[in-house]
Amino acid sequence: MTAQGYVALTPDTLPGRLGALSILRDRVGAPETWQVREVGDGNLNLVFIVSGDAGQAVVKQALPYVRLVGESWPLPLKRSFFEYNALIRQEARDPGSVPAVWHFDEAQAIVVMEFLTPHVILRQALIAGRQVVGLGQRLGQFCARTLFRGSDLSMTAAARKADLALFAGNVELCDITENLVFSDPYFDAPMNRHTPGLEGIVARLRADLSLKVAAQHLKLAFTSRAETMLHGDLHTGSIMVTDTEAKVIDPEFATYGPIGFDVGMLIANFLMAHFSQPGHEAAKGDRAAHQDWLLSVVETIWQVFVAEFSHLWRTERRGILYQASLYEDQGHALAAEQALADLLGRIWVDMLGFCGVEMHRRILGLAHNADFERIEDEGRRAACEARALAMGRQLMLGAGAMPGIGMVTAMARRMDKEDHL
Ligand code: SR1
Ligand code: MG
Repeated sequence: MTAQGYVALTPDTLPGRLGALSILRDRVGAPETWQVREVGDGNLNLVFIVSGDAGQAVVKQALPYVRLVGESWPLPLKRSFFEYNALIRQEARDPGSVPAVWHFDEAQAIVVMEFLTPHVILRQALIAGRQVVGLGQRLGQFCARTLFRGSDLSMTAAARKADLALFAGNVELCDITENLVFSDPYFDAPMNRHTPGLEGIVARLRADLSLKVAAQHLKLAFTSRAETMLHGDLHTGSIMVTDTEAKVIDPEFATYGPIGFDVGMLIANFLMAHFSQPGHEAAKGDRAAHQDWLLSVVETIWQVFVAEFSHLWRTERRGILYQASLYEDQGHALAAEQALADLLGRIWVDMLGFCGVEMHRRILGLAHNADFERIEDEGRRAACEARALAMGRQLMLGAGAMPGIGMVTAMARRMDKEDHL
């Protein structure tokens, strides 16, 4: 037990400890009927599914350390507070995009949520070769709505500054991102690991001085450009899907940062899913059609993000930035369109850079993706990962010269046929 009385839940203790919560009694049933399973497979937390005679719920509890590593890496419980605060803001900014939050206990670092069923983690679906109708559309909308509505383009100055201060407290989770994403991949950091066979390309990347500079420019953007409330960890393991629906989960890394960050991370994970497919073909058959679909999702995410962000710009731009009083009200609507185009151009370049670092860190750092990890044959896995590493470098160094998302997907198609080992 900590000084504040925190105690980690177990399947055996959960009914006794949470059985008095009226929301759980209403939604799940009498505690005597509850069955509890711990199903957390992420890097940080406990996740319980509670089933009773009236329904089901998810109980997520932060541990005081990094689950992936163990008690040697302490991590504050307050990440649960940031997750809760991010979830309620995401629900307000893009209704229906996240699971309904039913209860929050700050001292115990517990969030009680709607159990999404028959949803599965998107990453597992992509590895299995499953497709989700409307996925790119939904994710592009989620990014545009949450990123626009969490910024000075939309919020009142007072509310936005209060949120900037609130999420500035998420120091330790930002520290994870700052080290694991932007620095560790580019030197032989203690927790790094990579697939045997990648040594040559890893050495070349770590000797690439322009790449190291680009990574630190991106880190500077992440640490200093507090443009909007980010999800902060928007990968395909943070999305749950059915064949026709997607919900975003796990925003405990939420912080204020550059608008392009979430979109870049998300697209990186679809590109990695694309590059991993040849590794799954031996066991699961031809994946060419699945690869085409994955790249179509990449294109749709970006196109819908641009369309929805532009729509919000034209209809909801009520914050302190680029005020209508300065443009439309002066008869200068065209200048507002020019400002929008300029801003989207900057977000595009940022997005590509963040996409590149995410592709590097998931192959070279501590936290890897199951898309590649599930490829049993190490030689095959290394060949897939090498292509993703090479593409990550191109995105980080060539972002300024990339004219559009079609060029990104064309590059992914071409590199998938090349040998980068
Ligand atoms: C030590 S935490 C490693 C990674 O897991 C989380 O999901 C984040 O992606 C983080 O970078
Ligand atoms: Mg997570």
